[in-house]
Amino acid sequence: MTPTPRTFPADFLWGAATASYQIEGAVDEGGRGPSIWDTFSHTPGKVLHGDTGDVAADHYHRMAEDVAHMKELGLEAYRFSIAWPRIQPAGRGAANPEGLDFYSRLVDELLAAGIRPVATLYHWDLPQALEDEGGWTARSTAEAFAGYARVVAEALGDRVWMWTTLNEPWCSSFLGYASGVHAPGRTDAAASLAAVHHLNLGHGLAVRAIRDVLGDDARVSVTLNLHVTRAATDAPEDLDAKAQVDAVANEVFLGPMVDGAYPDRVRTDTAHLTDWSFVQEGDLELIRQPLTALGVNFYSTGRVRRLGGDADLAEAARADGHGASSHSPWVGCDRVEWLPQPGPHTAMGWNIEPQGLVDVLLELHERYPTLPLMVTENGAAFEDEVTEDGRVHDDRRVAYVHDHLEAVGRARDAGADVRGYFVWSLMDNFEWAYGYDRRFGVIRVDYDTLQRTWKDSALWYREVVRTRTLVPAGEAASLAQVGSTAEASPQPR
Ligand code: IFM
Repeated sequence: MTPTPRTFPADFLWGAATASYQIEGAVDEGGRGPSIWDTFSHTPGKVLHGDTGDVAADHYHRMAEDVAHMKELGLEAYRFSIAWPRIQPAGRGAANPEGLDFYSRLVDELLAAGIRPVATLYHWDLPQALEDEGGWTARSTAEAFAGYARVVAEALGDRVWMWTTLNEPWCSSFLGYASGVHAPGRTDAAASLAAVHHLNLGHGLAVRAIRDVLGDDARVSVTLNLHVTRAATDAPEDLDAKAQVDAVANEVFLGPMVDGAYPDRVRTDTAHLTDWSFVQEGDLELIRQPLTALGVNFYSTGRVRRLGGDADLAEAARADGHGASSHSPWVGCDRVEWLPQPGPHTAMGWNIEPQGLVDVLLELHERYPTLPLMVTENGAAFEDEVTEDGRVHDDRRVAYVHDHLEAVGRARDAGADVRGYFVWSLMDNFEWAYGYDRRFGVIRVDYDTLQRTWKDSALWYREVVRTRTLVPAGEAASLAQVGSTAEASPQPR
């Protein structure tokens, strides 16, 4: 028997997401200052194939065309990020009118297309000048962030539908300052904990600045990439390894932002690295601010076990990836081993487990029953192929998004207040340390011509958005086919 297609309610928000450094290009234009990602990507050996965001998807010059694609897709909301160095080239001081003007035009274009602008203030492109003063390890960066938030709220607050302070501060702190695989590329575990706190503080100060300018009704959120980690067994030591990871990956942000406290566990586990004296009196009150919604980014799950003796530790150190390597992002988790997850996997090597999304949404709902949730990123990189007909038949991406939307539906059925879904990503883009090698877009970008081509996933997503209905997985490919016969690669009207 064919299962009944799942229909989402009229107020469920359908969107797509991108980020400034990943799509804009034009790094030397419009008065933009350098960011830490310009420096990092231009440092040999940091990004695969030496790719940089200099041109990216050239969105800076093709913004109107890209919004037309969004309109054609039927998007109801677009989640983009604002490049801080376009607004304040050195991270503080007077606003750069050309920078503000770019985002003002983007917001106007979105509104004219009937699309709600969801603006993220920080998606990792810190002005280099601030990094030169210590970056997120310095309290002054959190203060500068609030100043930047104020400037942007004053300029765009009359038109932006929802604000997001930070995107995935776990990446900014632990990948940026502990493992060093992201900008600014530092490998100092203690510094990463100071960065955690100053990102949290920056969030709180920015929320206050936005509400100071726009009033208490301003919609403000934060987006976290909460890690869904399983214990390898039910043995107490493995459960404890999972709890340790949960604390440093999730609680270290949720705790102060929503509950008003850091987990004791993190402080204890990292006591050999820092005394946490960067947490000043009153900070926790500043950080905990009312949120309109919590953004959840979800891609995959992890599995851990507790390492036993020294032989175990040595083995883990030899293993590639997380484990107990000297520059692990898992600060304070020296006796935790990350186990390979069963497939299937995406081109990122990430396992596909939609149940993880159900679990995280339900856990958040149980914990914070009155806090609305939004899936602000979800999607997959695959080795897309352009076939002779010029098309990209990305059935695996269709299946991935389908199954995760089904997961959202199941979480909603069980009571989770999930208000919307943003596919990552609207278009192929600069995938950080992987450069242009990994493609997440539902729209393909040809990096030679910069031409945009709808993949089958875009055609399929358009149908889902139009009908608010998730057709069963088996029918997804044929639905994309229906769209494709009508229009091979719709051109924006
Ligand atoms: O591309 C990134 C995005 O910038 C943040 N979330 C995860 C995506 C895929 O790695």
